[in-house]
Amino acid sequence: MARFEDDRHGDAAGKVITRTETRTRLKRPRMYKVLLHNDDFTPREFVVLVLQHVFHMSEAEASRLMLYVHNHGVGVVGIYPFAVAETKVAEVGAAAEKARFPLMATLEPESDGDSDGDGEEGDGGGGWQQGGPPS
Ligand code: TYC
Repeated sequence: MARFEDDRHGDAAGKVITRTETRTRLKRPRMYKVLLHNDDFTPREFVVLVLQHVFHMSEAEASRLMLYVHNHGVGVVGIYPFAVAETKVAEVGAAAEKARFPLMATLEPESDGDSDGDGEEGDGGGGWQQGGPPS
């Protein structure tokens, strides 16, 4: 009759050896831009209040961004990990819905072209954040 012999001794005998590998993470987690969109109905003051509350901006910062979006149609409010960006978009949507205004924020993956991590893609082209607060 066939028999299987375990001929190992010591630690190896009948035991599962596990090994944990740790690797250094070289890539930053993917980040997401929160975009604010213009519309013809939401009052300017309401937009400023939402930016102050949801994005913790000063009144001056919020007014400046509100005007940028009013003039250009869309602007980047901030860049966050996915869960944070998603929450901010939802908070803007909830505030707008409650006040019955069409104010809208969306999120968009940050481009891989942002090699220097400053939230710009490197063409130097005039987003509102140029010269603005570090992101
Ligand atoms: N365009 C709006 C107005 O003239 C103001 C506004 C600014 C609305 C920014 C939305 O994201 C926005 N009342």
